[in-house]
Amino acid sequence: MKLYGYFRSSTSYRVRIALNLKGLPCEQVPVHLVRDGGQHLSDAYRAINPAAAVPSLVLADGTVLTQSLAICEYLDEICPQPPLLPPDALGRARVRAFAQGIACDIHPVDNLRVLKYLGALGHDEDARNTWYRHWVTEGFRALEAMVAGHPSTGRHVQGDAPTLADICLVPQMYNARRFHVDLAPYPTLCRLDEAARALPAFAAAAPEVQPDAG
Ligand SMILES: N[C@@H](CCC(=O)N[C@@H](CS)C(=O)NCC(=O)O)C(=O)O
Repeated sequence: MKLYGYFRSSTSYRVRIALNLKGLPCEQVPVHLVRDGGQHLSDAYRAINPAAAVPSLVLADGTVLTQSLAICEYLDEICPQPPLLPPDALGRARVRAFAQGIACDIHPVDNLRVLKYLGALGHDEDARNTWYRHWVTEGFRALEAMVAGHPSTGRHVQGDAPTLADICLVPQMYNARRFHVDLAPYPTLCRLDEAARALPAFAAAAPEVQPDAG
């Protein structure tokens, strides 16, 4: 398998964590989102992923998978241990709700293309950073309320084993720190992020230890 990704991309980071949790070997193919005007925008990369976004996972037979959550669920289906989703329907609904709180409510409005378009409309870097922090803050407020004091919250978002929820949380927290979001109002998210990052599968997926970091 080949993972087309970028060290700082939170969606690539999600898939790296899932691959590591499953112990699946994968060649990494860096796609620099800034260099050369954005390598993901090239015709060559669009031929792999017409959405011009990372990650893309290319299987041994050449099949291309896109969308980080779909890729994570595919990996979970072909390699069920350790599971990325809990065994019960309510647990799965809670984990998916948490993951989508990041993947659907925060990430799309803070994506690089959105920030670039705000720039094209005349908003300076300060305004773009304010936008970024606003949507993270809105999303994190809801997620903190979801996990703080909830009986299903354990060492990780759902119990004591990492799930798709933690796979989404850690990269989003990384990005929030990059953009200097004040994380003090989210003590449970901070605790869960720290617990997940202590696991070898998460540590090995961190942006700073990727071959294309820099
Ligand atoms: N929903 C997609 C989003 C993929 C995506 O947009 N990735 C970002 C990096 S985190 C990207 O490639 N952005 C390029 C751009 O916005 O131009 C997923 O989860 O895979």
